[in-house]
Amino acid sequence: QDKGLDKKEVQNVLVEDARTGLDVETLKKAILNNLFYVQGKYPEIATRNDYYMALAYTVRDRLLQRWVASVKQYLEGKHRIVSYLSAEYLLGPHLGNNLVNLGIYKEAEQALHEMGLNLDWLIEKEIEPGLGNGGLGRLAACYMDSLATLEVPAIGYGIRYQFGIFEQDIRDGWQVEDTDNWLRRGNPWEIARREISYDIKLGGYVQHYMDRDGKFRTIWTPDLIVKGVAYDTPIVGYKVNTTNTLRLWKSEAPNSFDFQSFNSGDYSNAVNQKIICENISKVLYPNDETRSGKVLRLQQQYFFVSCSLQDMIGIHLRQGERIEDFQTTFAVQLNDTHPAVAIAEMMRLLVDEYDLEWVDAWRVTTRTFAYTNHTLLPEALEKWDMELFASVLPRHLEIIQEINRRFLDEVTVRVYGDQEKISSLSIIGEGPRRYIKMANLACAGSFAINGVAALHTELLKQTVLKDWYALSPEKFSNKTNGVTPRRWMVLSNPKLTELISSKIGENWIKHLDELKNLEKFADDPEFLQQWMDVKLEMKTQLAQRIVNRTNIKVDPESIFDIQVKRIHEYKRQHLNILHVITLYNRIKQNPEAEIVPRTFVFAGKAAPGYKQAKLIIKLINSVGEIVNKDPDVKGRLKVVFYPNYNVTNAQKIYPAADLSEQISTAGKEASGTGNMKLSLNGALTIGTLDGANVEIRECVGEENFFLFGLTAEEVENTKSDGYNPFHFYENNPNLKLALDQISNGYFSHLDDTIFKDLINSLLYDDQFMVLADYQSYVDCQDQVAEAFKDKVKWARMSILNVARMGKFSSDRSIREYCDEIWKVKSVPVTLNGTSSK
Ligand code: 8GP
Repeated sequence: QDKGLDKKEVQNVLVEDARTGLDVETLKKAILNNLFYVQGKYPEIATRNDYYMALAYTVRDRLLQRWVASVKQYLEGKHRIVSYLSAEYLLGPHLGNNLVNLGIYKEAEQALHEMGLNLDWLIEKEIEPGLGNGGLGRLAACYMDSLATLEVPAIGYGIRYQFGIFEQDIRDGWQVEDTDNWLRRGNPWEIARREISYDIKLGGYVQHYMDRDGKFRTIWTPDLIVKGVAYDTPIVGYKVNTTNTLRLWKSEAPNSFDFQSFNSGDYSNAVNQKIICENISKVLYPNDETRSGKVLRLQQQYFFVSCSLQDMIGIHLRQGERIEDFQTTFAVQLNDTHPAVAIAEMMRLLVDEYDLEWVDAWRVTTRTFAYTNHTLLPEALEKWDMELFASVLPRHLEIIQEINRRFLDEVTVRVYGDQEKISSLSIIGEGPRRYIKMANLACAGSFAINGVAALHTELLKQTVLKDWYALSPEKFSNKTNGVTPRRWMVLSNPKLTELISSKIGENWIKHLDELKNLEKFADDPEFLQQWMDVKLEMKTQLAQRIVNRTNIKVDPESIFDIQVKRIHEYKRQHLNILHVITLYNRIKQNPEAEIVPRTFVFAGKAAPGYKQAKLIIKLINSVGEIVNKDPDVKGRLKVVFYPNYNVTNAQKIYPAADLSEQISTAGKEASGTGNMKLSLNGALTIGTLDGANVEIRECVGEENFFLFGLTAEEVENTKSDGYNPFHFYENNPNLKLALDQISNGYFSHLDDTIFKDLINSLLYDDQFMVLADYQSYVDCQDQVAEAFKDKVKWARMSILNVARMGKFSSDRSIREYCDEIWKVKSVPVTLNGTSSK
């Protein structure tokens, strides 16, 4: 046909232009170009940050090209789009991850090298956006990566907090919080979309009237209007063109704002109003699995939900669709109950603003939303005092009451008037003060409800959501969590990635199941040696970081025994420290005792208001202070508290772990995802039958998993039989000794008051069964030590462990959500005629 035109060449010209080309030469030019035209610097005077920015913009240019192509393609066809609503996204640094996903990590490294620069040095310059507390926020980030990688059209909606999760410092063994000013050097990864903004009403009152046509109308007159402005971050999939949007809302004062006060000279009032508006997206609440019940928190939730829904409706209508068909354009996932007010807001928009009849609006709403629960802890279930709620969202209270009235009407017949069931299902709780139960609102307004691990989903059905399950069993399903192998292997553990790929190719990065092909190398002596070499190298690197950060010298040959996660009583960092004390006492009682050397690494933040958790941090550091310097120990035990646990630090810690501590009280950890990341990086797990541990053990084989402790059922039975922790204290001499030492000040310069609350809670209450599980844990740890003596056998277990972790990719989780809940398909994005790199 067109003989004169060499299509291939035309494509190459397009792809390889200076702004988008991926080869080393083009990258070099682009970096200098951005240094010059974006940073306004030349090499001789450029700072490290200037180079970081120049590289970041170079990468961003390449993302934008794919982003534009994705948006265009989504809008041209009719595709259902996933909308993930989450108050938290714990993204971690962008630069390295984007290089991995674009497939140009090596090229960028080479380009910088040829310019006399070092990529690691620039990567370390990035301040991570810590817009989440822990598990739930990190899961949202992994899911955004998988959605893009699976080429599924998706938007993540959330809040652009000006201050993310606080930075943790340790002073005199105590946690000290500092604000996280993550935007202080600018953020090259986001684009402010000033033109995309919505007005959000807050407070005020509601009036109803009948218009001339005899239709009931509602007017909500707020006492505050804030503006939400969109800030977009591109999320590129791994070696595909698909680049989805993470749209975070920043709150501002509306343009027209308080001109009157300003003109009349009331400058300070005008400024005050501006501050009030900006406060809404100012700071992330630093609570993990506890609710705060504060007005500002409700305002944050409503603010981002309303912006997001208005945005989605706009997208839907601009496609020429009818409002009644909203659910054909969007499937909206509620990441826990934080965005559950979306159900009431959707009803308000449809009924008050788009004039739909109530039943039609309810049909749209209940075909749009799906709800994921992330915790069974009662203190985490969100409840809003009704008066407080009314003061912020008066119209929404009316709507919720109407939803509840109609819902209970229907339910009463179905449960045949059973009052207990009716009050458990009611969205409104009665009592001295009435309150709104957000989980019930989420259940009533969603077509699907899921837990995040098999055990968790079962417990949901049996306990907190029991009556909901009886009412609508078809809504329930399990979606076991997963983690992205791109960030948590390829980026954070390049050595192990390379070793694995040298044996089984690179397919596993997108199809994690293929790791199973590693099994056949588990007895190959050369491979075993390489496996051990990589682990030792990672441990040596971490040892260096530890000494830099804490001044504690640790031995890379020792067992790296690692517990990194939020500090919480149910996660039982104090059980771990009781084991440390027990080993220490063995040495003190017999300095020649055989002890396999161990390095205990702890990291994690405690909610600033959570006293017991902060005390646990102090205890870890106090024990460390004594153990680390006692000459009898001869360096065989080291206790490290690595400060400021975040994504950046996690990436350095996971690859170095030998042993992964997953020791929560059975029935309390919904799933866990750190358990998956550590295991994928070759650590063996010591754990209870809790959360996803159950499934991990099933996959890796019980012979490769160190199991201990009560089961969830035993925990409940022990409690109902009248659990007496003091009995364990009295009858277990080693446990008694350890607890006595903590109380009488052995680890705290003879101060016998510091740890009193902690000890009392263990002796007389012990909700989390620390004392009941102590002996079983210590015995299990003895098996760990014994197993570690045979390094080759341990390495073999580690290989088998990794080979069998394929299930725990977030790609698998997202595929299940897509097929079973959202009913969405992938839409490959083409770029100049090609559909991937
Ligand atoms: C966490 C669960 O504790 C954890 O087991 C699970 O793996 C993770 O969610 C992801 O599903 N829950 C939370 O992070 C949580 O409830 N946080 C809210 C208070 C913010």
